[in-house]
Amino acid sequence: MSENPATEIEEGLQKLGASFRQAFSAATTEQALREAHARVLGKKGELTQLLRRMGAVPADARKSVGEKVNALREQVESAFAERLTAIENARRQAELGARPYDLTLPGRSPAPRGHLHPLTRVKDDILGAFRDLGFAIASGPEVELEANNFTKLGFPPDHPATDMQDSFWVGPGVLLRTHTSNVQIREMLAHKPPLAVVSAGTVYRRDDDVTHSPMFHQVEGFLVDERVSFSELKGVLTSFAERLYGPNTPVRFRPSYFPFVEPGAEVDIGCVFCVRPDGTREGCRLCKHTGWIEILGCGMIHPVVFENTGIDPERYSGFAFGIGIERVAMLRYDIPDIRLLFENDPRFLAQF
Ligand code: FA5
Repeated sequence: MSENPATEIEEGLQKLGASFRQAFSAATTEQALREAHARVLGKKGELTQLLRRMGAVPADARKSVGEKVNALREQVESAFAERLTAIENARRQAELGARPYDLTLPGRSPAPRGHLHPLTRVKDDILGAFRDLGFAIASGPEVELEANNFTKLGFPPDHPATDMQDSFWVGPGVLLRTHTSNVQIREMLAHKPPLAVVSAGTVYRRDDDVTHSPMFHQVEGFLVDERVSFSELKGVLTSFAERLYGPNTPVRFRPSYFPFVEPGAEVDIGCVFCVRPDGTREGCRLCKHTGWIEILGCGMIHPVVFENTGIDPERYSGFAFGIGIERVAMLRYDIPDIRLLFENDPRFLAQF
């Protein structure tokens, strides 16, 4: 090294100018880069050392040497910033590439999605069939007056259904409704004919075996207008049966008794389980080898019901029907025990 401090510094600057870029590019981590930077501009850095010697430079050379020092310092700082950005980008790229999961995959739901209970599906299907025929949907209370559940429907006071064995009494004259026919009374009291209404809901009886539950569900429907006849009842229920069980499902009406209809009937459909491709039925366990399965009760609304609800029985006539929802679900899904529908065992429900 020369004796002249200005020359000495300039030589040092030249050497440093050639070496610092190489040192920066060799650094592959932020820490290594900062260390390389410190070796140039830190307290004991090479450029810092050179700067310390500026005092020894003769005044006439100080300006030009100072400019060279500053120029190199700027180069060092900008090269440092550039390299730091490059290292950070490389680190991010590596991190993204190394992720053990694929961010572009669609998300997984945390738990399997549930679905509607089979009874809800059956109820919606039944209501949908009647809604499409133009029936309005109504609802009624589960805690009901004896008058609406029994008396106005024409049950005689000593009718066995009013006995403690069959009904859950809440208090004198108040009970858990035993059927959805209370909606007939409420709707007929509230609205003038013409009326075409369906209603689904929970009902309660003192029943408990494999086909009877103390809490179950019914759909009630009725239509009131001038000149309504049994053929309209047959037409509506036949269309409903075909909608629920497929076209050309045979339907038959069997005479039956309910206090609030006259004549009354029970409706059977051709067994859906043992039907052959040619439409004949061989008989099976589910239809008790008759080829027929009962699905509902129905009839022409009794004049006494009209009288009890302020509708003129001379002018109006109508029909009504009541369907057990569990019965339809058990037939559709071949469920042998009604209690399975209420235990809410996921192994059972997951099958639907
Ligand atoms: C009635 O409840 C009448 N209200 C139906 C009716 C309405 C007839 C309008 C005429 C005009 P029934 O007691 O038969 O009828 O019951 C109707 C249906 O409910 C039965 O066919 C059966 O499918 C179902 N059911 C009756 N008791 C139970 C029970 N304990 N558990 C489950 N389903 C039942």
